[in-house]
Amino acid sequence: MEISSAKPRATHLQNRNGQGLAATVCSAHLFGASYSQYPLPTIESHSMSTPTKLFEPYQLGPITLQNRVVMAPLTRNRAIAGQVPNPLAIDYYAQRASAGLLITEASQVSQQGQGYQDTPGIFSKEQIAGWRKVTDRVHENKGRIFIQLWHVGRISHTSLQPNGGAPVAPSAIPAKTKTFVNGTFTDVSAPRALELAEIPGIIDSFRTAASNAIEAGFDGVEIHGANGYLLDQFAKDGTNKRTDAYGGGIENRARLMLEVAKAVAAQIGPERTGIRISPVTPANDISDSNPQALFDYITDQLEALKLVYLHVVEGATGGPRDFAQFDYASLRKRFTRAYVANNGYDLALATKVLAANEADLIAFGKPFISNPDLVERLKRGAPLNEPDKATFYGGGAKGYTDYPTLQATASAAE
Ligand code: 8OZ
Repeated sequence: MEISSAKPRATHLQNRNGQGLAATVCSAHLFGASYSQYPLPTIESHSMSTPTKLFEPYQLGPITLQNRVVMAPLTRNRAIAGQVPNPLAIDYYAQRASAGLLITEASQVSQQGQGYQDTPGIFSKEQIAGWRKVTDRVHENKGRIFIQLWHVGRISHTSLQPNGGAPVAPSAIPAKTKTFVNGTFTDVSAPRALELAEIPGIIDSFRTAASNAIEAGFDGVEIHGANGYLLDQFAKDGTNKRTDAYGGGIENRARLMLEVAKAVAAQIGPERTGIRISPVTPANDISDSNPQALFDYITDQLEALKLVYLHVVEGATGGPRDFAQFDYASLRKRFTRAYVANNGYDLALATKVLAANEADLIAFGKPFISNPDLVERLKRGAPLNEPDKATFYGGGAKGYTDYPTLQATASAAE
């Protein structure tokens, strides 16, 4: 994510005890401009008479989704000590269980994979136990839930790294972006290039995390291959200048993402393995000279691995859908299992895209922060609560588990 040159303003970030931390950040965003230099998407209300496939069930590998609404992964920075999911996450995800599929916030597969304070992990016994409580409550509420497996690569800070070392990356090129650590916004640290001999360990951390996810009761996992984090850093030539088997041409740059996908699929089954990509996003200072060729190739290989879904951030993450020219239909054609479309969808666009068979599932992000009953609201054409940006990242229940459902609002009015 890039920080814009917008004038800094004071904003409010709360720690997990609900105490306010005064933080001076670029008005763009707590965590970077590419997420908020654009207005929040608004979802138009539609009447119930609008025919849409959005509320029809969908068979995703072995699991039946009650509708085609997916909750996109959303970073909330509320983990407790040991990067254990906050007990409030039990309510937060359970409140949203009427989605066809919930995808958790990005969760690091190792200490090296962490890039921001208070994001949860999925590599320790305590973290597995914390997540187990979340999946149990979601399942009690008849929801389905995947966990997003994350390695940030160069988007990190020495204070989060094992022994205070440099973050790792395909090449030793610092990202021009900031992270939030120790209660303050800081430039990400200069990374070091991973040694070839370290790559099997990275793959192994994803494999083990996937196994942990199943132990924690998840229905499956989503590999985070998007938004300028490690796997995207390897895939794209703006960040990968390696000269070994993991750098150079498309096949070499795609290798790590595909080896991770293969290892995870072998561990827990391809029918429980999805992946998220963002071919053209500029998030986290990422770029590629030929994203179409790169992601056509990656998609062909993911198809061969029989992954259960391909989740595509279309355009700039959280920003314009038409940020750069790209033929998403080409990916759709190459991948025969579920295509999950994301970025700025509203009911009208979701309905249109599903009707044209251009996607199978639609992932909504920010609207899910402020509308636990988003599915019900979309069905009824009811108004949506606006999300409060000040409570996106960090803090406690405020802006997390306290957004009202339609029902709660109606009872309060009685
Ligand atoms: C917002 C803030 C920090 C991280 C992503 C995991 O963009 C993130 C993220 C989003 O995929």
